Amino acid sequence: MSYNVLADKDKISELILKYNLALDLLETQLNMIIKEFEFKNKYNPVEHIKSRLKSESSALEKLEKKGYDITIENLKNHIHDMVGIRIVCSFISDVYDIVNIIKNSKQFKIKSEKDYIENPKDTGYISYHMIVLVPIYFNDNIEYIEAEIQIRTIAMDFWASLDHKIQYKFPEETPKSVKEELYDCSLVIQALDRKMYQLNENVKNSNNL
Ligand code: 0O2
Repeated sequence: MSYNVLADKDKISELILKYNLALDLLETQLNMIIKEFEFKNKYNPVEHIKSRLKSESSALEKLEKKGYDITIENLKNHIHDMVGIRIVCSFISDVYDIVNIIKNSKQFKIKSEKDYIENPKDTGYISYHMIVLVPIYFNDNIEYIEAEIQIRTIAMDFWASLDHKIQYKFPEETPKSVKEELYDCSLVIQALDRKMYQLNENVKNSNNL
């Protein structure tokens, strides 16, 4: 499926341009606040950052799955993660440090948040999600573009990416036994993250860092 199904080609090109502008701006702003954090704390909580514009097929499939007609208005109103940034951190405490610096920064308007670390999804998915509004200047106007920031540890990222790969192999419904195994793997990941966090805290305390 592609954007060719949408009637107004100019409008879709304009919208994609706006998403690209928002993605560039958000990436720059996030890098700035992370660098500032690193400078102040002499510590970088981030392992890596990944950004992407949602693919055409994925956006239109998501719209269909949600039960909406394929229109530009529905794309704008119901797909909140066209612009997506994933911040992968070392320890769970780093995830919340990043959440707090985003919340405390005047640069970001936060529309909503979901803490799937405190409340994992039934699938076993763990991560912290924020939808922010990115102000872009276009035709001399300020327009707010939604973007999703996913913040997670390397362990959570490992689970999510392999879960995605394994579930992708089942175009229809993933068998129950596979889902249960993936859920069990998530419990292992959660325990490992807690253990690594505790180990790091113990080392910091013993070194008085
Ligand atoms: P992709 O290809 O990763 O972008 P919303 O997006 O808020 O309208 P929803 O479903 O309420 O819809 O959002 P949710 O669950 O808060 O976040 C959706 C995104 O989280 C997904 O985007 C995935 O990136 C990730 N996610 C959620 N659940 C799972 C899961 O069980 N396994 C994995 N691997 N990732 C998950 P997309 O658009 O589905 O996919």
